[in-house]
Amino acid sequence: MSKICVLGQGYIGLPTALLFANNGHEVVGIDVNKRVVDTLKAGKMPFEEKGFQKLLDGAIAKKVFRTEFLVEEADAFLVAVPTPFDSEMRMADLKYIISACEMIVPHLKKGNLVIIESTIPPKTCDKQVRYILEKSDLKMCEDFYVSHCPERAIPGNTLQEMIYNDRVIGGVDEKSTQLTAELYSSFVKGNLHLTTSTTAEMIKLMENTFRDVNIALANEFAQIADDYGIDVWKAIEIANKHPRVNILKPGPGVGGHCIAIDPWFLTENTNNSSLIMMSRQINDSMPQYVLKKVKEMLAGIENPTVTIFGVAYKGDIADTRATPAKKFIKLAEKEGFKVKIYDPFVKEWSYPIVGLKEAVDGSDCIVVLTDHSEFREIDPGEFHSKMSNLNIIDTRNIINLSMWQNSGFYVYTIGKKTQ
Ligand code: SAJ
Repeated sequence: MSKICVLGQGYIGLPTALLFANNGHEVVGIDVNKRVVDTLKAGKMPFEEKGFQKLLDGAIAKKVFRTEFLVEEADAFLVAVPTPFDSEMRMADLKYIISACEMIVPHLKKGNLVIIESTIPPKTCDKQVRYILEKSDLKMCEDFYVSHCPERAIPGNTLQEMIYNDRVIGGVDEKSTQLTAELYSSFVKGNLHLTTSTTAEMIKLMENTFRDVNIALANEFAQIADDYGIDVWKAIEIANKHPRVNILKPGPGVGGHCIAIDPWFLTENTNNSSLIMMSRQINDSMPQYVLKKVKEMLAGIENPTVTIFGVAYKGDIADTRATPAKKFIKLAEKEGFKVKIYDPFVKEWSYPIVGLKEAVDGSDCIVVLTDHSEFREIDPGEFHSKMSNLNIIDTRNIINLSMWQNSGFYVYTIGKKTQ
């Protein structure tokens, strides 16, 4: 049994801590946020995630998990704090990683292992993490060990994915890799892929950059399909029947806290990034493309009102981080459009969210920005009489086309011949 201090009790740190605690280790969860610590001390999960309340109850009952503000001596330290995007510098902001490592320094002992799970730019373990931890007067690779073990779980299915997904484990030397692999094999049932810390840092960023570049390609295909008047969605579906082709989907741009940000972490210290930068630019320009289509559709209508369907960055969640909807709304307002928003998941946001009927009242055009399942079923027959003009732009190819057309709507789906 090892004693592990897990710094950061968020969506990744807490589930990881509970999995270690339920698989033979003594775990102390550290967080600087009073609400998180108080909630956990009261035996409750600070956020909902399938299966974890049971793991928390079990770990507390067995006295193998507790929560504290301050780091204490342990065999291993695991850092799972956020790495925000510094949008001014277009690089990773390591302030939380730095302060977590600084909290570890006074407690670091010979033989300790420090694992970074947070997403970090290549060479962070080898340079910045080493530099801070060696303030303890101990030497990395001689006295203590460091590795990167990036998380891969998706919120909503964290428990399943943390146990069964393959993991990448990269140490600053072989002993670090081996110690980390031993620890994770206590609960991970997927394969453990062992490598160096810099390679592991790069793999995580490559995975998300791959998705960003692939989505940019899909977005470019959509615009080309518009030029040729063909249906890109059908074309992608058929192209993907090829056993070695897998094109992602076009949309209004890329949001969230990973896919749109990690390419910047990957390229912050290199000039060899033209394809990646171009892809970022294509995805970031999708709100402009959607607005151009809205303007074409509303030509001749004075002071139009547009209704946004969905501001979450992706379907069936309430998360609005880095959502492309924000850029679209700002551009539409600059155009002089009145904007009303309906989102069945998001209750509070920087713009007011209203009910469906209120959102479409007096509207000249609905713009579907998020692929919430509800939008597949929505029947315009229930409210079309409230609208001033019957237009809809679907950026996700999600609505039931014939139902909207039968209700008299003029429909445009990006990358699909205008109906
Ligand atoms: N999107 C498209 N077209 C697509 C797929 C996505 O436009 O074909 C858009 C989405 O609408 C969204 C954005 O891209 O705005 C990102 O969505 P996502 O589902 O690709 O990614 P995230 O940020 O929700 O979660 C990802 C996950 N990565 C993958 O699925 C490869 C998750 O497993 C990672 O753990 C997470 O990033 C992370 O933390 O890195």
